[in-house]
Amino acid sequence: MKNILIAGGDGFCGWPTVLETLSRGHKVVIGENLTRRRIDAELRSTSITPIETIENRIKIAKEVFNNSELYFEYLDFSKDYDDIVRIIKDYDIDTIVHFAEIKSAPYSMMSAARGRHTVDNNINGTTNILTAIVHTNPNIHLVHLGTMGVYGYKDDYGKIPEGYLDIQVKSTGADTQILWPTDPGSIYHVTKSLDQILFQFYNKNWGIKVTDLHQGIVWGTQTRNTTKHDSLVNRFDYDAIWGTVLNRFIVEAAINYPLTVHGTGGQTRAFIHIQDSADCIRRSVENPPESNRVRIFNQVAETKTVIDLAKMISEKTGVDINYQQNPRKERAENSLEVENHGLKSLGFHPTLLEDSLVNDVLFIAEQFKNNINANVIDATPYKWVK
Ligand code: USQ
Repeated sequence: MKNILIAGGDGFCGWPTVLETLSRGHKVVIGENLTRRRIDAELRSTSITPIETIENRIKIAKEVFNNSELYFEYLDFSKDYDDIVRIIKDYDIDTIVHFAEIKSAPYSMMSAARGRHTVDNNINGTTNILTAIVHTNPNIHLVHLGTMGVYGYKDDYGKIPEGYLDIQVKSTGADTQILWPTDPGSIYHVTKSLDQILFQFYNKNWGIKVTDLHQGIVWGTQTRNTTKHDSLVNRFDYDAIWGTVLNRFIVEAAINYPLTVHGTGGQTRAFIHIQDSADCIRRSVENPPESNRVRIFNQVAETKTVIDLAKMISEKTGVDINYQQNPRKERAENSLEVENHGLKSLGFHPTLLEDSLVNDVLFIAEQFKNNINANVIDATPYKWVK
């Protein structure tokens, strides 16, 4: 049994991970400042599923999983360093799962204030967690939710390996491996790239064990654990800031809103279902790295183009496709191939996008369609945020 601190355990990926680890009998401490719930109110966007308060979530989760070892600590990882140290000691933490980062590329590019907030929050949070590990228990295993976006979305160097690129140095002919030359596309993705440098340094200097999960775009909403009780339901975002592309298309289809394809839809991205995301994180927690360097896994199931997703949803539901001028600065079209051997070697069997699962999500969107606010779908958030 592990004693796990889940930083950011109230979020879209965090909450299913809390339940996944709790269901396996681990002790789980959720560390949170509930910032997403506050930003939602500020941006007038919200989950279409009616998520419970954190207090109710915890109460019901303890009952459903017959595991009383679930705790909540209110703190801001980017500011409350002493609390991180206290929590590690009080709960005898041996694993930290780090989700406590602002996770939206569009949010980070909306304004100077939100870009700076993303950097302050994400970089200070990661630094505080790493520093607290060094000064309490350097044997703690840190599992971090990173992103495929650190690679850039391109195939210039062939299939994307798991973090490290094989190279030959021109001047000496030496064969070696280097950390992938990062190529972020937003301030948010810059913070995840900077996180990587922090991990390399803390690993080199103090031997800190780190698993960095380079996750693709998550789709879906419920997992085998969030469906065990209505009060455990996961959040489901569809607005232009927090909603990920396939989930947005599914919600748009539910209200017959033409699918908001940016540009030609030729952008290829890597995808993973939310159940697989929680499953992969749990596998990483239960199998700490054996090698001395930072372990990097690509947490992805498959790659697809945006237009393929739109066509799939359009064929299923009859909704039109609206090719919009792309509000983002990104390549119009790209190809992408990704290695995902590491998590498979830990027993991960990727769930591929298939009709039955997409139907599950469509069903949820239909069920809660009265909660949908079409105004926040507009991909130009500047129009609806002051
Ligand atoms: N897109 C559309 N229409 C939409 C929304 C998005 O065509 O209505 C396009 C975007 O222009 C982009 C692609 O779909 O080309 C993906 O956009 P997204 O909003 O689904 O994903 P992204 O901004 O890349 O970020 C999401 C998560 C982030 C995570 C990342 C993984 O919010 O936390 O790190 O996916 S990855 O994209 O692999 O870097």
